[in-house]
Amino acid sequence: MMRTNRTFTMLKPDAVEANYIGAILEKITAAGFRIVSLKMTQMTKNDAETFYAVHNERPFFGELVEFMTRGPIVAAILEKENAVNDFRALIGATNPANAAEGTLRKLFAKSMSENAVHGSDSDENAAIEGAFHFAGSEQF
Ligand code: 3AN
Repeated sequence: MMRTNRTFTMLKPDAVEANYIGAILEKITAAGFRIVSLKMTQMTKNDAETFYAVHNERPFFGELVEFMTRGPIVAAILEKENAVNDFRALIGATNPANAAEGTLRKLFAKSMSENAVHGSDSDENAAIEGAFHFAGSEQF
């Protein structure tokens, strides 16, 4: 049984560069998510290629890997009832131009490719992505 109460997020290099870590974490916790795991780290090219392997046929794959490795990210596992869907709603559409008012991407993202925040798209991927960044002993 896949747990439905956890998701995985990354505050992407653009958000860290813009000094939005505190503001975004405040929105996340205010929306009722509990922080299970948290760290600042920089992904290697190999990390990013592995993490985004599902996108490796997409035309923007090279750009995505380049962007995600250009500076540090903040990775986190978050807990809340219906976490995956509720967090996707909180971050908003992939393209910030289409993101609803009040969503994290509307507030903090610059563009389709530099869109500030990642959120897992399924319970299965939330578990895979969380385990990619955090050992069991780092999940609280
Ligand atoms: P989401 O992050 O909303 O789930 P995905 O999974 O389709 O969107 O895309 C993963 C990441 O790839 C996005 N967060 C974004 O950084 C990048 N991306 C998606 N579509 C494009 C695009 N058309 N051009 C450039 N980068 C893109």
